[in-house]
Amino acid sequence: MNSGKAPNVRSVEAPGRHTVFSMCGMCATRCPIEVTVEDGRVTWLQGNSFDPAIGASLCARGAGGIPLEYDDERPQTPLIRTAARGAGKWRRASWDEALDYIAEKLREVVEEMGPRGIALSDRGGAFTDLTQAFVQALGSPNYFDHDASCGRNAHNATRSLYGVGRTAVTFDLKNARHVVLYGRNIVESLQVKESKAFMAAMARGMRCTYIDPRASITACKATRYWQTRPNSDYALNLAIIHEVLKQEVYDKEFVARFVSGMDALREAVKDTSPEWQEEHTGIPAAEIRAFVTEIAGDAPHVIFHPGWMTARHKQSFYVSRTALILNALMGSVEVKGGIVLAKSPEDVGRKSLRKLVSRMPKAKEPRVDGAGTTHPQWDPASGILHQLFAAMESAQPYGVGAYFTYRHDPLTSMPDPEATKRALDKLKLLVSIDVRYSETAWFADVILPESSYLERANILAQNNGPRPNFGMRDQALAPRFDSRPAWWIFREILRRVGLEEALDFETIEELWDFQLEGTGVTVAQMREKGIVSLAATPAITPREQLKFKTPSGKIEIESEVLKKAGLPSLAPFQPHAAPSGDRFHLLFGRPAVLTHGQSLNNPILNEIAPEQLLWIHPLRARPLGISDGDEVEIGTDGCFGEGTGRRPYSAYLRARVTPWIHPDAVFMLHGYGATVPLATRACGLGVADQSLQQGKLYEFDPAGGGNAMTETVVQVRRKAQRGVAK
Ligand SMILES: Nc1nc2c(c(=O)[nH]1)N[C@H]1C(S)=C(S)[C@@H](COP(=O)(O)OP(=O)(O)OC[C@H]3O[C@@H](n4cnc5c(=O)[nH]c(N)nc54)[C@H](O)[C@@H]3O)O[C@H]1N2
Ligand SMILES: Nc1nc2c(c(=O)[nH]1)N[C@H]1C(S)=C(S)[C@@H](COP(=O)(O)OP(=O)(O)OC[C@H]3O[C@@H](n4cnc5c(=O)[nH]c(N)nc54)[C@H](O)[C@@H]3O)O[C@H]1N2
Ligand code: SF4
Ligand SMILES: [Mo]
Repeated sequence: MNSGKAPNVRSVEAPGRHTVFSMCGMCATRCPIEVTVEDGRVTWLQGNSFDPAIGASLCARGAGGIPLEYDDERPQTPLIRTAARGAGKWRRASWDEALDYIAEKLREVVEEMGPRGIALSDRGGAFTDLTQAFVQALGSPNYFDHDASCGRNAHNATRSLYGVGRTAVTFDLKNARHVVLYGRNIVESLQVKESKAFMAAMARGMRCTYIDPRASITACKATRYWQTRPNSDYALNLAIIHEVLKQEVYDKEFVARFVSGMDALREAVKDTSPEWQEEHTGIPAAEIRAFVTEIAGDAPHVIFHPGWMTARHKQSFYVSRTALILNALMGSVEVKGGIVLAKSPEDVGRKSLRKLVSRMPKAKEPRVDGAGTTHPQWDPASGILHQLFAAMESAQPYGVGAYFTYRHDPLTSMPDPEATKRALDKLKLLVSIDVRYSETAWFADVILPESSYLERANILAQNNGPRPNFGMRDQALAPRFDSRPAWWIFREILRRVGLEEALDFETIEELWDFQLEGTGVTVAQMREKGIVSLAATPAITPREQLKFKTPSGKIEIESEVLKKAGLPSLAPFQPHAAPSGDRFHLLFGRPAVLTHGQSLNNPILNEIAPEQLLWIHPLRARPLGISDGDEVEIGTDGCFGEGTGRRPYSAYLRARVTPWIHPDAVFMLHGYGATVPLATRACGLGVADQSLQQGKLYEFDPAGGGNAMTETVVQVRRKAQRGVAK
């Protein structure tokens, strides 16, 4: 089948200098930007100054968009694998050839397994209407996002209490008096607007309590830092709630009106006193009492941040849940300086974008991961990704034979890539749609190069929030290589399997017109500033109209959905034994200048990326003979010989001996240890934390669904001296 001309080779190469309003693509925050183009080349990137919250600011990664654009180390044509998966042998293919190949394989999978045997995962967020529509048009229920290894525990916890997802909870830092952050490293693991708001609030005197076994840069900015034991925040929260109830400093009026299940709460915390938590968290009881007095004085302008990554263990759902309960107790929900629930265009008297998914019926089959059915506590909108891999391996509850990863690199972002590969290797078809050679692309059957974010347009984004808006990513440059935008790629695949109606738009403008119909906003208006705000000021629902989207309309401390799933609404805290000797909990995080595993090959970001060091406490380093700067070996539990039945894996990096990491844990940066030889700057640089997280692909928080990555135990030893036997 002939796919015709690429849609994005158009007259963007106008001579002279002009500005295009668009959206950053260097991380999934997708900040609004202004792109300066001179004679067809991008010469400057900055934040969209029509958006006062961002102003002209970009982060270092955002500025890295220019070197990404002019980097040749990215896929330049479609590629089809010619040898074993992962062997790195490819042939160049035309778009027609690659798309026909995919269509043929899809037909085979549908014949054998039905349409439900096709799955896709992507990077969640503002553009998922397109990918969801693609999966739905194919007749499959199996759309997934990346979130099982990101914020899913916080997401499902938010749904169970407030009846909305985690992104519907926003934080009014501008007016807050006190923010409490559980490992939410807001100035390094950053979003430009939020970091700016945080720094401005700190400068005007906001208090910040930062809780993390490791002192991140946010800890350095905070007014209080608690170095807790890893995975112990739930105990801390149970004790804080105990004290809040005991001191009777909660907002009785708010609770009486808007909260159900207080008896269950009292029961759950009756014995969790500040003294009780001491042995679990290491924080003195007196400090908890002082904190409660202080926070009660700051209420209701306080924010207990329910976390994003928070900690990733089997009770992290309850960490988020209790943080959200604390907001309810402080009466800080839907108030200035507290939590503000996101508003849809309808909430402010406007209309939402029309959805592509509304163009076709939903698949009737149940999801393969059981989200919303056998696991009613998991949001069925995007499921729990590791259970897709479990199904690939076991063909239970049914088989999956074709898998698209779009703007998603599960071999970097899911724990234990060897286990993930075992599942992927069962597939008949694995397609990666990316702008660079990711680990997953390298293992795929077909790589389809998407045009970079500066070379393409996306579907319009609807950003619900205190001030909902529509946002546009517009094309600024002609593509440098034989690449295509996602909407075109998905349309062409559907055309080839005879399902074109779902996405039958000839141009992106036609698609945008469909989305904008009835909203009163035009494409020309969108192009003028890149964003169109739908409300003049942030909307806070007046108390008399406030109603939560839960079955009871209240914040539900006791949740029927959890009960149905056989899970307690508030489980007893489960302590972890402290690892000793050469064993440690492995913690991880990200630096301000890299996005996950995708930035290390960027020519400029690679230059400024910090060296990946292993943080280790002096009290634990000394008996192991490890000094600051020493090279150390870090390996999976049992890899030094005692054998735990796991495949031994170890790697080397230098130690940073510092008291700013809890003695029970070691810490390292994520995003290193890439293996694709064509990404020459990143390949072989540092160690992949996901490879150390062996056995964690299928170990997860049963309530939230997120992978239990911070329960990983590793072993550490000083690297043997040359010539000295280990
Ligand atoms: N061990 C460990 N695992 C983790 C984490 C950790 O810290 N440690 N962090 C977790 C978190 S918070 C998250 S969100 C996930 C992130 O996991 P992912 O979403 O998989 O990671 P990203 O690097 O954001 O992006 C995935 C892919 O999108 C590609 N991409 C970038 N821009 C474009 C584009 O314009 N078009 C297309 N088609 N592709 C593009 C990138 O090149 C990359 O290969 O990982 C999680 N997993
Ligand atoms: N520069 C940059 N910014 C980013 C991203 C990026 O890749 N680069 N990614 C974005 C994405 S997708 C996300 S999800 C966010 C993630 O943002 P955050 O949720 O802030 O996540 P991390 O960077 O993983 O920071 C994790 C911190 O949690 C701590 N921690 C580990 N275990 C525990 C524990 O048991 N309790 C507590 N309280 N803390 C613990 C770690 O020591 C570490 O300092 O960042 C976003 N912003
Ligand atoms: S936070 Fe930085 S990298 Fe992410 S979208 Fe904004 S400017 Fe781009
Ligand atoms: Mo994330």
